[in-house]
Amino acid sequence: IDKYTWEKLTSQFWLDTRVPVSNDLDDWRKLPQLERDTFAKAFAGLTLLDTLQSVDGAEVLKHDARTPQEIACFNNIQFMESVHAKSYSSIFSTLNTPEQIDEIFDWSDTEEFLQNKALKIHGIYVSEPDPLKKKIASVFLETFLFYSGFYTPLWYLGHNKIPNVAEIIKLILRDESVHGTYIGYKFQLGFNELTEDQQSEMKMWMYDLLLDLYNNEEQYTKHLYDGIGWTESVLTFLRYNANKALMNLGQDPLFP
Ligand code: MN3
Ligand code: MN3
Repeated sequence: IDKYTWEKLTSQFWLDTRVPVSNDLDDWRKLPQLERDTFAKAFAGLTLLDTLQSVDGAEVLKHDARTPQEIACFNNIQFMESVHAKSYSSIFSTLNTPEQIDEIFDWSDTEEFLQNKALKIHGIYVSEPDPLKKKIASVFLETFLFYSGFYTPLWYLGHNKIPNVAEIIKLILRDESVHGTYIGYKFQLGFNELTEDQQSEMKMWMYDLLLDLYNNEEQYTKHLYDGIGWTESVLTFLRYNANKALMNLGQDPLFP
């Protein structure tokens, strides 16, 4: 699995500089103010979460590696998280003025539900001694929590608008899909070594955390998407991805 993941990760290497985001400026300028505002906020949320993953997530997970090959995979994962964070930054600086960017980041620095999820995952990364729980937090972040933000560029992709930004998001999604599967697989290796009692305890912790994050995500989604009227479809998309996160961890889905 380490060898397969390394080959997959290195074969799908990319840099944001390959994608001409400035070609989207015409589309962007034609969007109504409410759409531009929603878009910018969704991206501010993604920036915060992907920066958390590049600065803390990949680093702490690497320390629990079982093999030198796993460390090599995490070195690639960590570098790509920096590419993701940098991509958001180039999207922002292409589409917005410095004043607008300051305003957006003031919003994301103080938005209650966005801060909640970042703090919750960060708290697990830095204070949780159990390596398996850190893997759960990482899979929930990358396979579930990102998707309230990803919804927006994917919606525009479906409507043939802002295609270069969508191209970057597709590349990020392709990476996150490998990260989620790989880290989920590493979780399952450790989980299978637990006693039955320890496994049920781990499951309880996992489903509690997921419900806690989902409740927060519901509030965040309302806050972000009620104005534009997308809340219900975003929530459906979130439940679908929450189930996928559980599948990566080898668990049964929770939502219909
Ligand atoms: Mn990432
Ligand atoms: Mn990732």
